Amino acid sequence: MTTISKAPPFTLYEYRASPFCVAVRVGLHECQVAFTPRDVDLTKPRTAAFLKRSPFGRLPALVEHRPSGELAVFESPAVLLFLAERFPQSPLGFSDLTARGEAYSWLSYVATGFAVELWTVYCEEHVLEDGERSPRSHQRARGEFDRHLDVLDRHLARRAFLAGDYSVADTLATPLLDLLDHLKVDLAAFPRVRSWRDRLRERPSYKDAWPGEDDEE
Ligand SMILES: N[C@@H](CCC(=O)N[C@@H](CS)C(=O)NCC(=O)O)C(=O)O
Repeated sequence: MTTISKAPPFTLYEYRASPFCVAVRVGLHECQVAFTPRDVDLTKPRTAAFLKRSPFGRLPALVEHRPSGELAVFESPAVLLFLAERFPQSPLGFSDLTARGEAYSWLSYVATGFAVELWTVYCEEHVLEDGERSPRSHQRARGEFDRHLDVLDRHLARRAFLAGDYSVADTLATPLLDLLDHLKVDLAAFPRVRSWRDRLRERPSYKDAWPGEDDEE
């Protein structure tokens, strides 16, 4: 019998280390979907073909190859929502309208609140050069980010995941929480955030998102 090997129906255009790309890889593994990863060199101009898939030239972009043509989805929250709708039986799928509403809210918060505050602090501590940093802006961002962690810590006292059950919001948060390891944040002060991060790290999708990489680096 001849086995015909078919290319996976999805291609993920990515910059491997980007948390937004990691989140999509975690999401694809949650859905147990085979995909072809395609690294895009951020130092080179984007091709016209890529810009058709991701008009601002950013990563990630997920392409589904269909008999009728390809469908490209860009922006990590949109990609995760697409996967949730495309694979409703997966852990990303929504059980009912309540679950959907809560997951939408928390996904939006992670994308536009948590990620933004975290990135501001990260830039002050790791990206900006001497002379570009502002102690005032750093202090403001740290204060605001600590407030977010405090609200999250109290929220997570009553649920295991942001929207109750595991959802796309947790998928997007997973790689962002990894960035906390590089910030001067004492997670002992936010024990439920720490347990939530541990729960996310225990999911097989977390390890599967980094194929070929050892636990200890
Ligand atoms: N909001 C976007 C952010 C994506 C993003 O900023 N991607 C970065 C990699 S971390 C990128 O493509 N940078 C290259 C560029 O902006 O040209 C998402 O969630 O997908």
